[in-house]
Amino acid sequence: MATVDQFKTLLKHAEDLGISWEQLNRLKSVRAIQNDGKKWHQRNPKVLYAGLVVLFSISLTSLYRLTDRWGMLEAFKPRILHPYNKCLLPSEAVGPFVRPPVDCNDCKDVTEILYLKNMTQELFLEKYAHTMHPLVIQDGQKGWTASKTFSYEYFKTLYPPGSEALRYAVRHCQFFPYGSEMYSLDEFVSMSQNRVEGNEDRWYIGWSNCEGFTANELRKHYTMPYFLPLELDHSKTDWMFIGLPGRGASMHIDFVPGGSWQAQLSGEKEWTFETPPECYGICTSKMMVRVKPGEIIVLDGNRWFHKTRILGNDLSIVIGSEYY
Ligand SMILES: O=C(O)CCC(=O)C(=O)O
Ligand SMILES: [Fe+2]
Repeated sequence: MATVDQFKTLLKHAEDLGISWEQLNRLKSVRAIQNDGKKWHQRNPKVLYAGLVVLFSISLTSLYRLTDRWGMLEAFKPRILHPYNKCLLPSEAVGPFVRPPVDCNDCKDVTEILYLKNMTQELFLEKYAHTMHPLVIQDGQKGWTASKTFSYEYFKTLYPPGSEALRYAVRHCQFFPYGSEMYSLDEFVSMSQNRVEGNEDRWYIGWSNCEGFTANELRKHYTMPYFLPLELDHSKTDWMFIGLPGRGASMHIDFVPGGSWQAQLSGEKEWTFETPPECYGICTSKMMVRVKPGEIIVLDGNRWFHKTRILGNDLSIVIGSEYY
């Protein structure tokens, strides 16, 4: 069999004999030698990478559709659709796929949600702050006036339609429609009384206090919960969630720096916690708790899958934040 070099010499002779390069190039063997034996993908790496990127995007879209059908992405869609949301892949969507696995030793002894009061900062830090024990602190809102002040009308006066505060919040603060047909704080404060009362649709939304003036106004009515030591208070952002009975957040896992607390100001909310799949058979598969006005729930939403549902007849209003 001729070597590549011998074949190249033969080709040169052929050219000298007046056989054109086009004629030679029609031969498969000539083309193979010209490419130095390289396969198509070795000769066209850029085309290959571009193809892979297209394929990856198509898979991501299919995955999105599939998970959407499973009801995992209620919070995902509107955030993509809303023009002011900067984050294309919110934590709810990527969290389940990129989170570190839970050490099942951390949940194997957690069998129920603890109801506690008169908690001290020392005890909280030592025994609960970084564990997987969800707690309900029954006297968590001691000294606050938020439960008497926060209402739909209060939020409407805090962010008056057309105000700079509202414009800023709409542009810069995150908004969670939770599957409601409502995509901005602007729409929220402009609802008709009929819609507020749930006669049009059952709405449930959340937003962050990232606008400074309103954040300060809101904070006149609550403080960092008394049982949280100062060293755990790094979060600048607090979250409000408000909505009608029957609604809530679908099952998800968080992607935040630490634990979360959420103060139930009015209405009642049921929380369901589920073991992450890696701890099936080791940790309690499901725990539920009903949080009432005046209480604060503390949870590690990064390690427990969780969902919520507003119960009773009253509008649920909560404020919450993270600690780490
Ligand atoms: O309050 C809710 O409905 C959901 C809140 C939540 O998932 C969270 O704070 O991590
Ligand atoms: Fe969550």
